[in-house]
Amino acid sequence: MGRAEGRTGLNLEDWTRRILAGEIRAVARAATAIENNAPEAAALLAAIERHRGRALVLGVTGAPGAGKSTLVDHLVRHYRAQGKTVGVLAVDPSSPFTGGAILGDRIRMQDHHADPGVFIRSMASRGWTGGVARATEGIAALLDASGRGVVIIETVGVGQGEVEVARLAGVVAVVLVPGMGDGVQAIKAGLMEIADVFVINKADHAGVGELEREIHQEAPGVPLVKTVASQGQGIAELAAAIESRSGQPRRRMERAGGFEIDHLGIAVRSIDSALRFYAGQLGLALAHRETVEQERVHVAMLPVGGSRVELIEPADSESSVARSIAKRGEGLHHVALRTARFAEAVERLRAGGARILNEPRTGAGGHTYVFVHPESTGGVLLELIEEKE
Ligand SMILES: Nc1nc2c(ncn2[C@@H]2O[C@H](COP(=O)(O)OP(=O)(O)OP(=O)(O)O)[C@@H](O)[C@H]2O)c(=O)[nH]1
Ligand SMILES: [Mg+2]
Repeated sequence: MGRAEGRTGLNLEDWTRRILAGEIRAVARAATAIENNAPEAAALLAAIERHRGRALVLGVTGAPGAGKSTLVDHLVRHYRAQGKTVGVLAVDPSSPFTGGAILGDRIRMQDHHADPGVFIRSMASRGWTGGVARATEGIAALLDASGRGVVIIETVGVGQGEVEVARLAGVVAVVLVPGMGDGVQAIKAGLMEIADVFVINKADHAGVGELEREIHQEAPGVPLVKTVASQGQGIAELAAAIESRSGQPRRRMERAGGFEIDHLGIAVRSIDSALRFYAGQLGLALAHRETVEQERVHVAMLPVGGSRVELIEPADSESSVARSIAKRGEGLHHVALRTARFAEAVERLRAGGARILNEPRTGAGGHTYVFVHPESTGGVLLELIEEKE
C-alpha cells in the first residue's frame, strides 16, 4: 500500500481514510479514478471493500423517458428530509456523444448541488461494456463505503443494464408508464423479472388501470406504486414500498431457485503466473487478493458478470488445495453457489444424506459457508455460501 502517490498527490491510506470519513473531494476523485480505471482504482476498491454494505442501494430502471430522473430527484428530496445522505449514480448507456438525457438530469439535479448531503455522478457510454459495469459497481461500492445512507443507481433498462443493476442493488424499482402500446408484453422479460417494486409513473396519463392489471398478472405479489413524478405525487408511498422490500431476498434469486453462482474456484500453483492468462490475456479485472488463513490459501478474485473466477494458490504444503494439486494437478477446484436461504439449503442437504464436509463457518470476508463432498455432487467439490442481506 501507499503506492498510489504521485499522480493524485494523495497517499492511499490518507485517501481511503478521507473516503471513509465521507469527504466529498476524496470521494469525487476516487469516483473519477474508478471510472477511468486508473492504476490506483483497484487498490482503493480493495481498501474500502470491507466498509461497504451499510447503504440502502436502490436501482431505478425502466424505459427511456419513463420519468426515472424525475422520480430520483424526488426520492433524493424525500431521503434528505429524513436526514439521510444520498449518492446518485446515473448511468446512461444509450447516449454516447450528445449526453442529452444526462444533461437533462444535471439541470434537474442542480437544486441539490449546494447540498453536500447529495453526491451525484453521471456516466454516459455507448452500451453496457465491461468497463461500464466495473465502474458502476466500483462507484456504488465507493458511495456505500463513504457512508451514504442511500445509494441510487439510475439506468435505462437496455442491454445488460438491468442485469447489472439487479446484481448491485438491494432493491430494484422498475418504472413503467401507461399507454405503451403492447403494454407489458413490449417490455423485456428481464426487466419484469428483476423488479422488487413496480412504479407506474405518469399516472396522470390514460391506461393506468390496464397496465396495473397486466403487471399484477405478470408479477403477482410484487408491490406496485402509482406516481406522477413531475408533480411529486406518490413519492412517500414509493419510499415506503422500497423500505418494505429492503432486506428481503431478491426476487430474481427466488426465481432461480434461490441460488446464483458466486464463483468458480481454480487451483493454481502460482497466482502470479495464472494472472498472466486471466488478467493479461483474457482481460479480466483483478478485483482483489487476500490470504485466507483458515484454508491456508492465497486467493485472487476476478469478476465475471455477476460472479467471479477465484484463483487459489496453496499457502503451504499442508493446505488441502496443495494436496489437491499434488493429486490431480491444477484445475477447477470447486463451484461456489450463493443463497440467501443458506440454513434452509444446508438443512435440506443434511436431510437428503449429502456429505457435508464442515460445520458452517465464517471466512475472512465475513461470509458463512460449507463444502459438500464431490461424491454427493457428481464429482465437483461444491461450496455453499450465505448471501448477506
Ligand atoms: N405527464 C407526466 N410527465 C412526466 C412525469 N414524470 C416525468 N415526466 C416528464 O417526462 C420526461 C422524461 O422524464 P425523465 O425524468 O427525464 O425520464 P427518464 O426516465 O429519466 O429519461 P431518460 O434518463 O432519458 O431515460 C420529462 O419531460 C418529465 O418532466 C409524470 O408523472 N407525468
Ligand atoms: Mg434519466
